[in-house]
Amino acid sequence: MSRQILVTNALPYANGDIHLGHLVGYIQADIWVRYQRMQGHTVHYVCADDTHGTPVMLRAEKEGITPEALINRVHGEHLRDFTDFDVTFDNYHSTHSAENRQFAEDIYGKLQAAGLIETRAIEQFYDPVKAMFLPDRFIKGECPKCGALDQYGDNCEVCGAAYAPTDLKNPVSAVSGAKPEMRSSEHYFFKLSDPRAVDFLRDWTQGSDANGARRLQSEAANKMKEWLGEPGENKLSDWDISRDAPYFGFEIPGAPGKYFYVWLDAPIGYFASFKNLADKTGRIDISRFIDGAAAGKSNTELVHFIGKDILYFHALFWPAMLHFAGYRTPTQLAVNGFLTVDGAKMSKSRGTFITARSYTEQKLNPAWLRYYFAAKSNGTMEDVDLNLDDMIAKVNSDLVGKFINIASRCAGFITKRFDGKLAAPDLDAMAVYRSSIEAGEVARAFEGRDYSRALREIMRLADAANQYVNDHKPWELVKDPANTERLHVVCSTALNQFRVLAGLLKPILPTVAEQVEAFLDIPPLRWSQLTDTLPAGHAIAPYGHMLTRVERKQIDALIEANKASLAPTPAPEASSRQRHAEAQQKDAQAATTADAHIGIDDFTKVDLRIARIVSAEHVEGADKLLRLQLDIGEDKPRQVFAGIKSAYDPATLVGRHTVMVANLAPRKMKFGMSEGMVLAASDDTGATPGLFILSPDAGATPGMRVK
Ligand code: B3M
Ligand code: ZN
Repeated sequence: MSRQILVTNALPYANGDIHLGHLVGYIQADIWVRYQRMQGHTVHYVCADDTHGTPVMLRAEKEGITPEALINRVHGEHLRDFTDFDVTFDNYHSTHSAENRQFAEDIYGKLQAAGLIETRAIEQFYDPVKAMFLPDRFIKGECPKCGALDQYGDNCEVCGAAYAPTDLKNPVSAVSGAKPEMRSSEHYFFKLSDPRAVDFLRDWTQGSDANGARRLQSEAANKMKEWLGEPGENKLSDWDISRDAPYFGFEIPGAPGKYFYVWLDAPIGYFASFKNLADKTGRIDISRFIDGAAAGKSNTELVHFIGKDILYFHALFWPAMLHFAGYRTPTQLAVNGFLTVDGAKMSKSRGTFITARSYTEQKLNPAWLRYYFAAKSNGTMEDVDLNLDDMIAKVNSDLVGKFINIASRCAGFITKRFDGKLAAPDLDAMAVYRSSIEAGEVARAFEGRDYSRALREIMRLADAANQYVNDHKPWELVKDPANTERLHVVCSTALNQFRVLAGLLKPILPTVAEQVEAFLDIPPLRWSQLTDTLPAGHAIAPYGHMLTRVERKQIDALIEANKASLAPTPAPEASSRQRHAEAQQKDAQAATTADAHIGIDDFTKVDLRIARIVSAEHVEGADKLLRLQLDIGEDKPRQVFAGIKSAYDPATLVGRHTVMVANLAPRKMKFGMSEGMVLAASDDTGATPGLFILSPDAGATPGMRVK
């Protein structure tokens, strides 16, 4: 039966660039959408910019433009970036739109009618110079716990403590530098603590959609259990949905000077974009997708792809808003983890905070990233690690070495010897393909967003094709005219296998698949045709190269480019951090503190050793690195590149003892292999500049374990 699915991606905030961390979730969604369409299902795939709130307002002010001008510009940039990575929405709209205002007012009005909106006065920091209330992240001061200077109003980046902005010592406004005062103001709340809401959410978060699939992945469902507490317990607090003027957003009907908090109207933007699409095409009945009663009858689906940092908003606030306003609730939340690069958090100074823009400007092929992200996506909330060397190896060996190679080895014979026409393939050799597709392994893996599993099966099939070519050796068959017919069949069979592989890979690599379709001169591949073969006499086009290998130097250039583009103004990062922290704070409110701690097992995974610095020297062409040889009691010293050049004269290091991580995966750097890492302290806030490597007390010898 043909499904009808409305698919959304989280709406990127209209302040700051799309980076590879964003792209994980967008690529995962786009793959799923393309797969569903290949199966013949109807999918509407929409997104929009999330435009409201203080960060956009202040950024526009800083740039001397209106918020509208800022969000228009960013809209263009975001859409271009998605398009470059083949993330192809049917519509890319904005939360600052007439449709969104209309839906927001409607939902709010219905929640009010249901008795779920309440007002009460709250005390908040106010900036008397800017004449505005300050969001937590726009207040700075000294950490109440460790005293670190210049910390934001919600948590300390030095000691990690979480607190309320009112706990900060000597608070100042990050906007004007003024000393904030406490002022009281009336706020609007969505009564999430209402027993109706709690009961509904307890049920909804653990439940399944009409087809029996769970709405939340098991990790997400478990998180919700923690957040909601045991039956009878009520851990949810009411949600503050208003902000005072000045604020860039929608004024609340009947409440002059009060605006909807950005997170109230952000998810509503999904529906706004969908309505805008429907109005443009005139062919979609949106009520069947979004109206509570109509959707119940029509079996349509609503699937949201989001990152795990915004789970709280999508699994609690959003379904509750929808349910009590008479709208349909989501069928499924597809939650992805964060992106790490080479095992670490993305970092601007290391150049691993990689923007989508820089990637295409450096002329890297988006297909490489789509392939690698797919290979690392397993449908869970686990973080995805972009290991740069592994990406190079995977793309080159799987995509180029196994997949493209099949066509490049066989196409020439067909073109030169057989006038571009295929023979009927060897059906015995096609049987492994046929039975794999009939067994449905790849299809099930795509459906469950376990693209990594899908690719394992696809690569098994690619191996079979290469084995077939190796066994039959067309390059030898061609030498003897008696083998002409055999040569024809072998090459035709391999190209038929190539066709099926291209079909299986098409959700992940749409552009490559299109090139294959042009080369084979076939209409767009659909899933149901993958058990077919091309008929004898079918003519193909001459083979042209489709995909090149990745070179390490291209990756190095990308990293360099992202170091160079280090933004001089902290604005975009600060605001995304703010929003991230807001979500985390919500998280922390209800969750236990377990997540902030690691178990001893996690710690003992890190093999820390006493190291003696045997030699230290400058590295030609590197402004930050020293090359160290470290003795940790092994046969020969380890080479480690350490970013400590700014702080140490190499001569002073030789002979010293320090501490190194000995089991860090070796990393190939521009200047050679780095086989570990030296530990050094630094003050991220910059208050105390410098880098300080560690020293053990006298008596510790090379190779001793630190634990
Ligand atoms: N704009 C993500 C963020 O800014 C947020 C997602 C909205 S989805 C409705 O952190
Ligand atoms: Zn602190």
